[in-house]
Amino acid sequence: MGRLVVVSNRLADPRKSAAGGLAVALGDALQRTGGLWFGWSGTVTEGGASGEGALRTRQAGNVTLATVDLCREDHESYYLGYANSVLWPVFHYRLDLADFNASYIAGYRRVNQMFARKLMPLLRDDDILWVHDYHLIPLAAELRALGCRQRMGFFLHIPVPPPLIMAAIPQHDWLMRSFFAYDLVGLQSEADVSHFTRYLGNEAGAQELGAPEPGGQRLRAFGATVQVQAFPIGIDVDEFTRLTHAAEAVETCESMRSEYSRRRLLLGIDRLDYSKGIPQRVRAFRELLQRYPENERSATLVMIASPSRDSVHAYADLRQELEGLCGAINGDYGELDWMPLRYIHRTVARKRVPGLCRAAAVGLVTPLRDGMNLVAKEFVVAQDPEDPGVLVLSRFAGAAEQLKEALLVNPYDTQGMADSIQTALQMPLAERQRRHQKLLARIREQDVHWWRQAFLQALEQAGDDADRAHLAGI
Ligand code: ADQ
Repeated sequence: MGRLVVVSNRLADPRKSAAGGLAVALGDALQRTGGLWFGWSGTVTEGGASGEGALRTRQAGNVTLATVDLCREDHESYYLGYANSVLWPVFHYRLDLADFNASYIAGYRRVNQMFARKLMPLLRDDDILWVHDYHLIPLAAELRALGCRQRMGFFLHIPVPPPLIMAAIPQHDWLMRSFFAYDLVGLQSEADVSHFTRYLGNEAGAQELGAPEPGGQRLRAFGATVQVQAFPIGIDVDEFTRLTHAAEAVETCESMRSEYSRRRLLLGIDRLDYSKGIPQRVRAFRELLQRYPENERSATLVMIASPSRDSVHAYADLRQELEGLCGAINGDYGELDWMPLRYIHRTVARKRVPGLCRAAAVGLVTPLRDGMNLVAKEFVVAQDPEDPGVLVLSRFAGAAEQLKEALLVNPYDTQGMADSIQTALQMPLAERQRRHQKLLARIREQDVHWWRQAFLQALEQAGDDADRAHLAGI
């Protein structure tokens, strides 16, 4: 295999494990062959020309990190605008939150074109490119237009919506056509593959050329062929297990257990995002206290929501709604010696996350829609197998396709979710152990290294040069 080139909106130093599982896994792959990681530097410059940004490269071991700055206008239209106010809400089925401001698309295209221009001279003939996520869907088409013939794969970390929701995006045809400049498109779940395939069948008359692998499909449309396949992303189980037994996590677990020794701890850890179903979770918890009063003075929900995309309107509204709901539940149910809910708007240190998970009797992962949701997998890995906590998981998280032994819930159904939380709180030890064992085995089998290898292997086998030669016209 040639050199690996990873392109993602943001990048991390692959040598720093604080970067988290995904960065480490990609860093591993890059270090193996020596490679290049390209993306936005995270810097927004004032007064620069739109569609232009300074390119900087630095070396991290045998990996070159190449980053480009964005000017304020590009950041607003590409990142805050098209990526996070159009694609993110629509792909999470939230047409009500989408802002189809006509100026955003120009910024999205401009930045993808600029990335292609800056990246092109850094490429070698036998490189393999792996592009990540919704910020960069048209990158391959822009690179092909500049003459790039290298093998290119794309992985979408967020869900694909059903065809009619996708069709609400004014540029849906152009956007979906852009996927055909890749040789391989990886999605999180089989539901996503089915939505993708159905859209192309309905809207572009795509021909299905057969499945190269279970859960995959080769599609022909727009004069090109693309392979689409589900690669459910995993976590680095060994690394997370090590973190679970390291001093910081053990100390966190012990201090939580002693603080809540007379209580049952329920835990939610998320980015503060409307896709994560956080208000719905609070409503279900309130319903639990109402329907099952034996939980009063006992069940305590700790929710840690890290700040995210503060400058997008929908996020500020969510924060306000959540603060109202949390205040009301504590006001209505709290006692001098017990507050039912602790909500913290902060990122906790990664080293403490497994300790929090291990101390909890119930993990609440209840997104309205999620590509995968790695917190669900982290919660399971952090548990004590002798006395594991129970995972309550939304059926709308991509992870639900793999984690069938969790208690699957519909986050829109407040009563049903309250009943499931009660079931979790009362689940006998033997059943908790049985479910945990099965969940852990599946998470271990399809960990982040499996994911990376499966994707790269499929990419090496996908497409051929003859087909790729057509792509410049897309
Ligand atoms: P996210 O929506 O950001 O990513 P998710 O899968 O929920 O991701 O993982 C978030 C990560 O951040 C986890 O490792 C978690 O431990 C950590 N984290 C979350 N809140 C935290 C907090 N308050 N403090 C500390 N750490 C916190 C997107 C998609 C997902 C998909 C991932 C990976 O939306 O569906 O699973 O990419 O593909």
